[in-house]
Amino acid sequence: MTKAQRKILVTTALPYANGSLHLGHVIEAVQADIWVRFQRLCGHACHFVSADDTHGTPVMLRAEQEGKTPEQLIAEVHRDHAADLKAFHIDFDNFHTTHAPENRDLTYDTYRRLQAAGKIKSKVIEQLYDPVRNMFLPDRFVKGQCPKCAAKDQYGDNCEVCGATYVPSELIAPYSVVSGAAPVMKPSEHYFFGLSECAPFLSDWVHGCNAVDGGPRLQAAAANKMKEWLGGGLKDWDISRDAPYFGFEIPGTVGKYFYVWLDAPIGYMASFKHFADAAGIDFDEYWAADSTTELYHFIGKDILYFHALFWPATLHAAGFRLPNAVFTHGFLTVNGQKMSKSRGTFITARQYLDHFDPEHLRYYFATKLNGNIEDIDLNYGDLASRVNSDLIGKYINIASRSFGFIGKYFDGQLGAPGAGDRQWLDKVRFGDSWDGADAPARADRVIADLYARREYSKAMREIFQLVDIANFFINQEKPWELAKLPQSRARLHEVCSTAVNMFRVLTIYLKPVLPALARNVEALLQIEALLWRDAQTDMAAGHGIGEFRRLMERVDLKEAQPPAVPAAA
Ligand code: 2FM
Ligand code: ZN
Repeated sequence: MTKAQRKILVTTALPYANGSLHLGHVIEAVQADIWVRFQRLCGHACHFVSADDTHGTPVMLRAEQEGKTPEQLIAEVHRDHAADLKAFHIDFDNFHTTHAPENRDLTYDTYRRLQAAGKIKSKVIEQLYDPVRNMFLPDRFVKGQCPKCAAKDQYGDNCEVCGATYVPSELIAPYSVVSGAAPVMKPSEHYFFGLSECAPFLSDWVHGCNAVDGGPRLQAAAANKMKEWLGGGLKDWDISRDAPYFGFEIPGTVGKYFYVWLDAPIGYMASFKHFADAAGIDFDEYWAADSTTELYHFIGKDILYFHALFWPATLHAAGFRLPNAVFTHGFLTVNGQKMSKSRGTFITARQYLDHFDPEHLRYYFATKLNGNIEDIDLNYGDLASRVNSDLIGKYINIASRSFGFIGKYFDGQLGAPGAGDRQWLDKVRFGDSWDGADAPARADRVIADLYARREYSKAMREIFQLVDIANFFINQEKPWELAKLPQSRARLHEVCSTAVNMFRVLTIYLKPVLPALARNVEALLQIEALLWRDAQTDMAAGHGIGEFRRLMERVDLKEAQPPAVPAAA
């Protein structure tokens, strides 16, 4: 029986449009892309969108520094981001921008819905103001001495020396990072979303489960964090900023703008809307409160607060559907250290791409990713040895030791596996312990379940056990020896055809991780795009395959060091 086709929408966090993508962005995009590709491989309708997060003070100030309009800056950054993501084979249906008409309309619509639900309040508050630049200063744009330990040049929200947290007005001798002037306190009317009233709803929501698979809406560690936040009490959320600000002006006001974090997640909807309108897909089927489609957000742990509190509360209050689950990952460290420009461990996506194969990194990340929120370390030596020994030395080696003989002696035509070979082919397909029963422990099902639960490192281990079986078979049958004996041609044909079939099955299992390689294998085998269910069938005897060519290069250990970081990255 085939399972019904699911309708799924997946997002990655929207990268800020004020800088290059780094490998921290890439690991999230790869994690989500593997999941999306797996769902698509299983025949589900899985849409995948993201966008640049374009609004806010940093974009406005950077554009000014560079002598550009914010629109020019975000267009340039968008081009670079889109190119980087494509190079890593991230298969978005749409990589949009939050500075788009769809996002403006949806942000206004959401705001009106929140107003109608009585969730918007206004209040006059006092904030630090730069009297030279005539602008209010976000926390990160005020520095001064820490009120606890007096360390100099600390940001307005926390001290990097003693770890104290505070509000900017508590800083000793504060100064504006923009002009150097001493800020003054100035009152202004702000708009607030009534988050404090949403605590009971959020508490219910986090305790509920994903109706599709019964899984949790947040991983255990994220749910605990959420409990802590809810326990501490929620304050209303300030969703407005005063001009000058790059963003959407709040309807019915003059000089008040939506805070970037209000319209950024609405950018998920806007990116989907842009894609859906062009593809003839019904937007409301995916976003109306009674939607039966599935929605998943992949995010980093630093923005859990926004996705576990503000976003579900906003969606609920505005009468939209809620996410089925939020999948949070940890940070990427490099050689055990936080990514940092000064330590030379900050690697942009482009710097990596200039030196290395994107699929090497996809595979390496897959060997390390799991469903938890742990940090993940990138170590180039480790990457090189995993790629060289697993991918090239084991998986590709199956093809290198069999395809050539099919071309050389059999005119590129496959034969049928021998009677005794079938059990080996089935072991590669279904696992070593498979006994012929339709058991849930069948390897294809185990691997599928691991992909679905984002347990990619375990999936890779399972797959490489199957790779080992294929290599055991080839080592035992020694096609290179058979090839020396003209009387063993028929046997050579059986063995190599079995190995080609094994390689095809393993390619299916690795396809979510290595999409470009899989495309090359499909071209080599002269077959249609492989689906997950194709792992259960063999290629027909007589089918012609192309001439073998190298499928992947080794990592050169001498070069396997993090690319140097340019001074002004
Ligand atoms: O933290 C960030 O990089 C934000 N730009 C993420 C936004 S995700 C979403 F909510 F828009
Ligand atoms: Zn301090």
